[in-house]
Amino acid sequence: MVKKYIYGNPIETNAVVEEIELSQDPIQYLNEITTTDGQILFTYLMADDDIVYGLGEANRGLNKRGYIYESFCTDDPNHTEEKRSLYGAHNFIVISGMISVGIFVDAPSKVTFDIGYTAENMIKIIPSDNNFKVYIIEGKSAYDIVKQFRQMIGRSYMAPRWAFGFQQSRWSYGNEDEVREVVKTYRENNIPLDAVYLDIDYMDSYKDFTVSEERFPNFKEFVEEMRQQGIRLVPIIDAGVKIENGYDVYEEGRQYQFFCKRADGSDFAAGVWPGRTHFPDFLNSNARKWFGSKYKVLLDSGIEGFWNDMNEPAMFFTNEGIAEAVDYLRNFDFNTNEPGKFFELKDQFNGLANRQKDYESFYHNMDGNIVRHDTVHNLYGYHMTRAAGEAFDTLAPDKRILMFSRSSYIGMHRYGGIWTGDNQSWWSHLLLNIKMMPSLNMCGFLYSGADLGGFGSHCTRDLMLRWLAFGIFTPLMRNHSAIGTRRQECYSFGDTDAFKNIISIRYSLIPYLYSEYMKACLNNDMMIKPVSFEYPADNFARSIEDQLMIGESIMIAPIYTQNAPGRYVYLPEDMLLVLFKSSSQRRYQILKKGMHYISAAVDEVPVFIRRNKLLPLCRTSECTDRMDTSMFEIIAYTDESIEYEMYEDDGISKDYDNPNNKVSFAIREIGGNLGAVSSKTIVKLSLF
Ligand code: MIG
Repeated sequence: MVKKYIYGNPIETNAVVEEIELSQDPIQYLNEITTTDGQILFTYLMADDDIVYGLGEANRGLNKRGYIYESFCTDDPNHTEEKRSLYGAHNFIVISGMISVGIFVDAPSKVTFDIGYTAENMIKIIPSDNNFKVYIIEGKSAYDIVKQFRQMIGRSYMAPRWAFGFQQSRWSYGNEDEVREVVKTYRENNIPLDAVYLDIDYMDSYKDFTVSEERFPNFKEFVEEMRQQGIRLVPIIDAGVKIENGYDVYEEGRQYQFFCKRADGSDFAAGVWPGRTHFPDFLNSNARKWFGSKYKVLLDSGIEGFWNDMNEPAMFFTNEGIAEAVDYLRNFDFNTNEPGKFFELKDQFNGLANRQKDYESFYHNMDGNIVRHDTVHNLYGYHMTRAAGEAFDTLAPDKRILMFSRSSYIGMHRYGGIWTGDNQSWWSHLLLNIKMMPSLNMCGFLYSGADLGGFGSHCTRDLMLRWLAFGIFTPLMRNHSAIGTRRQECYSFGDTDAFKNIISIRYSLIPYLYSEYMKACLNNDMMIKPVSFEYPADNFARSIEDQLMIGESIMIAPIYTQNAPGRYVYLPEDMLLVLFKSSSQRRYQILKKGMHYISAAVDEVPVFIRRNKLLPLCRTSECTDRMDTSMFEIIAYTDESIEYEMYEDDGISKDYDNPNNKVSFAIREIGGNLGAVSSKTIVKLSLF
């Protein structure tokens, strides 16, 4: 049951696609307050044991209680515990307790969620202006509310199957030979690999939709050469367009008035990687069509996937900002003895990037409606990705193109996935990754993942292995790291066997993971869930944040502590532990409901199969193009007949509803014994 309320005259975000009637009643569950200065805000009094889920890509725990979050897409590469904003703005929460209720604040500008920060049991939702929509969702449980919400916002973007392979990135592989070397070393070490990323240095002077002739002289041939080895190249696209006479994207953007403008009608400019840039007005439908059509040049070279970056939009500086800082400096009293003044001086220059004042100084032309950027800030990255997604429908109508973005808003989940931006090679960020995945699923961002191994800082071998052991289960499984940090390709830490083994587990799990992912997309469901969503009556399970349900058959309990030989795991029911050392080397143990200490070395991955469930595994392969899905091994934990319906298609076309996409694996009684039945060849049944 969903109720919709409209305040003021909100800008259409297209987050919700289902027709929902406007409620005439006063808002339910929330207490509406208008402050003395006319600002509308809402409060909600939580019960002591209420859990608050949601907020998608946000800091801290799965349970958002006890902190304050600001939805304002922000390029901040230091995700320390006190941060309130990351790259996404996902304004959906679910309060789960005796009463369960979902709240979606559909507002394109900043919204603050104070979830028991100012006052312990009080939620305060504070939109930054009075034009927004609120949806209140009633349901039987938190999970039920999430499913209703997902129905409202429409089907999630579906990635091609190859995007479930392991992917290697680095800022940057600077030329053909560096990319060749990465691929060669992976192949020599028999570490499976499906994609290599091209970060900003593949471009000519950081110009979108160009490729450096010097460093990638025969790009199309090179893309094909990689393809022959089962490797896809995935180039980055930045939001800002370089200001340079003769550069077609710049010239056209100016000619058609497709860039964001200052109040005086001139094109707004900021400094980003290419130097001075203009920002395409993605909120304008014609500009969107135009920018989207530009991806064609790379598609024509054989490219099948992209990542959209810097689309908060991120700015290093503006001339206006620098002028103000310099002005401040000119007037600075160099004889001052006030320490406060020193800091003020420092802040002038430290605060040049992503200045609120700059966000307030440019405008969008939303098809005739001129709006100031800060009032629609959270839609920018979303609409950049929408531009690409809509263009792909015409440029490659029968093919799924990999697309994920850094900045996002709910609604963008229909056009692409996300990666979670510039984390660090910290154990705490592995844990943050674990806790964030189910929240992203709640908000529709199913194809997602973090930079495995951490983007900033220097990664260690054990952190890389433990992070990969978790990354096996995230749809986007990509190792990415920043310029200047220790190399973290899987062959950079000495002996490569452990890396090969861990990634080989991923490849034998791809049919299951892809199936669970596709079913979740098609049914507006979650692929990665909190344990509490599957065991709502189990009070202990309610508080677990570091174990996750992956699809219908398995639970995982990643190890995220350095030097830990294992960890405690809570089983909400009897389960079968499969301790993987590689795709084929495994140890099994049936464990009773309750708490267990599970030992797992840095090269081992514990997986827990639920009672009366089965897990299909195929043989591992070096890349998804060479995967053999005609033969399966089945691990089943049951003493009765059960069935698993696997979704399988060609992984690239869009024939989602074809009945042939359903493959059944069943455990049935055959001649007095339980045996496996499937249209696939079952090479082995391990029955427990
Ligand atoms: O200012 O393109 O989050 O993944 O490697 C940094 C360089 C710009 C930020 C992205 C990161 C990428 C980097 N980019």
